[in-house]
This record gives sequence, structure tokens and C-alpha cells, in this order.
Amino acid sequence: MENENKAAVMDAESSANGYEVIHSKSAVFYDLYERKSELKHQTHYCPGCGHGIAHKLIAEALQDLGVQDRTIFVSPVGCSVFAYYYFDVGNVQVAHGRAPAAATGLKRACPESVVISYQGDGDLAAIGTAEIVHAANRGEKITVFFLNNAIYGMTGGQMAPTTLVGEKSTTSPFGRRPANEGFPLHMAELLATLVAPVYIERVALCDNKNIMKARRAIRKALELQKSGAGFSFVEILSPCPTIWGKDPVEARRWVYEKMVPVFPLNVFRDCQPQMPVNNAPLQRPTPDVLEITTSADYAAEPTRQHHHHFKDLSIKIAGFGGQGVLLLGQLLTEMGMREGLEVSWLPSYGPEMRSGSAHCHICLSKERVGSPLISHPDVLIAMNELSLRKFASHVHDGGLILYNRDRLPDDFEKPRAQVMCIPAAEIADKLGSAKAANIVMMGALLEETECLSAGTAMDVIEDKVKRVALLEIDRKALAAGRQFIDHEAHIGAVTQPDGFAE
Ligand SMILES: Cc1ncc(C[n+]2csc(CCOP(=O)(O)OP(=O)(O)O)c2C)c(N)n1
Ligand code: SF4
Repeated sequence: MENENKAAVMDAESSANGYEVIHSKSAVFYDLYERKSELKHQTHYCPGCGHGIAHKLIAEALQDLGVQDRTIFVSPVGCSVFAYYYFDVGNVQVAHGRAPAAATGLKRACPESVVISYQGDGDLAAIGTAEIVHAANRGEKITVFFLNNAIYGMTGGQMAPTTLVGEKSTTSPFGRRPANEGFPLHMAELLATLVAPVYIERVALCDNKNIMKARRAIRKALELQKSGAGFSFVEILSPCPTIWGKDPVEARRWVYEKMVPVFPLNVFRDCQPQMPVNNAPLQRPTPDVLEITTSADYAAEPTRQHHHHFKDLSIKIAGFGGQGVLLLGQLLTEMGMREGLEVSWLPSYGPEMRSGSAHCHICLSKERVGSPLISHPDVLIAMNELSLRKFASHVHDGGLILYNRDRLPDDFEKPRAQVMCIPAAEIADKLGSAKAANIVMMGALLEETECLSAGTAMDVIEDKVKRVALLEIDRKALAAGRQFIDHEAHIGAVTQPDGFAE
């Protein structure tokens, strides 16, 4: 990332004509938009679109405030869905309308970051009405830029909650009628009825003077967040020449002549609210909430610290619901936490209580985990054949697959990863409960990869399993999984003599 403005390019021809055109681009934008499949030097926005102007004003403000490296930009669904093509900051693209909820999580998890929720009027004022109202009401310390172009742009011009009375759209072909579709929603005014927000302003991208006002409002909102203030919201009336069927100049004029009278430009809130004094901490630390012990608690016990020979290790566990797939993931993440690692656990499961598919992603890392989603795990624990067939090819070359059977299916196309067949269910069954197959797999994983210590595993299991009989089976299952790797894996339980699938 550069910290200065990108090189200004002087138009030589215009210079010869006695004037200079200076094109400059904020360093907060990527040089080239590599994430686009084509036309990587230009944005996907239509000529004259307000999104382009708003992006530029935001990028310049982030650069001038020196917060590029700690900004997280949450893009919505709508024409600005691809904002992450352009902004060289942390980017998250979220489901329709959910940007304020995602921004809430990001800001609470990383309070030092500057979190922007960027949304259109369909996204914010239709499907996302609840999210924005509640985020504002909670006074989340985020900044929301609300691009109001009075229409759904991306999907071809359906009526938005902000569509003007009488304005035609594909879903109000005779013009919006209040008796049928209600009146336009005034989001800035609506949010200004709440106690918590610190700054709410409406601006318009209709002429240079107003664009400069928008520039100031955008800066102010971001400055407030930088200084630790609460919820800031800037509504930006924005031209959409394409859907409105106007050229860019006419579209700007339309913003000024038609939109501004309905959505008056104003500062609706500019003060820090008096929050009730509460001596208790507002947010309890996560370990408190989860009632778990952290690495800090273990600092006094150096024996707890396991030697981790990896920087990060990603594991996918997959199988049927009821096989303890998700629980195994939780146990591993808790073990990682107790050993002082950064961890994440991302579950995914069907609606069925039993026998639906279930899988989870686990990251164990010495550094903060960027994303809990794993496309190519280092290790796959496949608790059934379906999961093996579905996910084996996702595992890194040279990665490891632990398969819950004594051999691979005959017609199985060999992956490049090492495969170890462990009849975990059978082993667990002999110990007293097939349900402990997940713990057999845990033992095998720990023994084969040495990623976490068996001592930590037993401590976690003892804390979690309250039934004495079950605890005894789990203890044996853990040992059996480890023993299987040590004593049996090399004498035929592994499909190929060297443990590799080909
Ligand atoms: C759950 C869901 N419902 C509906 C859609 C279809 N959809 C995509 S964008 C959009 C509205 C976009 O309008 P707006 O938020 O005003 O943004 P603009 O494109 O005008 O910038 C809709 C309804 C969707 N993608 N997901
Ligand atoms: S359709 Fe409208 S909002 Fe979407 S990019 Fe084009 S001008 Fe912008």
C-alpha cells in the first residue's frame, strides 16, 4: 500500500492547450482492480453513478485520516456489492440488508478498527430495516453510508422504500401511490428519533457545492468513529442515471429538483448522547461468557503449553448429525484455546436432528484467524463415505485424511493427500459406545499430527462430560485412537503401505 496519492497523470494534450487535467486516485483504492474478471482499470459503475463519487470521497477521507490499515468495509447487496474490488482495506461482503449486523460483530471483535457499513436504499431501508434500526438504537460505534437513489439499481429498477410519490418503477408502473405503496421512508429522520446515534446528516451528490458538503459529512462521520464516538450515519442522495433513464447531468439535476424537496438536506443529530452510568463492564469478556479457562489462566502452569510445530492448522470434520462432528470441533477449539492458540470453529449442519449432514471448520493458529471458512483444509476427518467423497479433493496436497472405516471404497478416486483408514466406530463400539467414535478420531488426530497434547484433550473432556460411565469410555477411546496410529496403522489399516493414497 502506498501512503501518498497515486501519481498524478497530466494530460499532455490539454497542457499544450494551456490547461492541465490532473487525474488523481486515492491510495485507498487498488492500483488495478484485480478482483474484476475484465476491464480491471475501471469500476463497474455506470457513468454518472453516485456510487463512484461516494467511493472517491470515502477513500480520500480514509487516506487523510490515516486509517486505511485498520478500516473494514462492509459491502451490501446492490450495485455496490463489488465495493471490495476497489477499496484496499479489510473487506467483507454480506447478505442483503445485514451489513449493520455484520459491522456490529466486526467492530465489537476489533474495537480499534474503523468499520463502514455501505448500503443502498433497497438494502438498508427494505430488507435491512430491522438491522439498521437496531444497530443505531444500540449506538454501535460504526459508520453507515446510506446511498439513497430512490430505486433498486442492481435488479433493474423496482420500487424502493425511498421511491418518490408518483415516481415510476418496474413494480409501480403508474407511479408510486401512497394509498397502495405507502410514503417514502425518511431514514435519517427516523433514526434521529433514537437516543443513541451521535451524528446523522443527509447530503446530496447533485452539484459540486453539495458534493463538497457530502465530502465534509463523510469525513466527520469517520473522524467521529476514529475518536471512539458512537453510531454515525450519512444519507447520500445519489444519482442513478441508468435506471432513471437520464444522462448524468440530467440525473444530477433530478436529485436536486425532485429528491431534495422530499428528503431535505440537514444535520439531524450532532451530539454525544447522555448514556446511563453503568459501573459494570458493558461487555463481559468472551471467556467469562463461555465459562472457559484461557491461556492467560494457564500462564502460571507452563506444563500446559504444548509445543506447536505449525503456524496454523486447518481441520474440517464432516459426517452425519449424531456422530459428534460438531462436538469434536468444539473440543479441539477449546483445547487450542487452553494451549494459547487463536482458534475458530465454524459449524454447518442441516435442519435434521439426526442423520442430516454436518460439518465444521476449525482453525488452530499462532496468529489471529483471518477467516473461519476453510476452502482447503490441512486435515479432513471424514466420519462417513459421503463426506469422504465430497471433501477429499479439497484437502491440500500432502494434507491428511482420517477416514472412519477400515478401508477406502473400491471405486474411490485417490486424492493426493495422505489417507489413514481408522475404524473408529467399530473401535468405539467395542469400548461400549459407538458414539465415542469422534473421540477415537481425536486420539488418532493428536497422535498423527501432534497438533495438541493428549493431556489437554483429557482435561477438556473431563470438564465437558458429566456422566462417569461415558467419561470412562471417552478416556479409553482417546487412548485407543492414539494406539491405533502407533501400533496398527502400519500393519494394514492404512489403505496404502506408505499411508499415501497413490
Ligand atoms: C435475499 C435477497 N432478496 C432479494 C435480492 C435481490 N436484490 C439484489 S440487490 C436488490 C436491491 C438493490 O437496491 P439498492 O439497495 O437500492 O442498491 P442499488 O443497486 O440501487 O445501489 C435486491 C432486491 C437478493 N439479492 N437477496
Ligand atoms: S444502475 Fe444506477 S446505481 Fe447501479 S451502477 Fe448504474 S447508475 Fe449506479
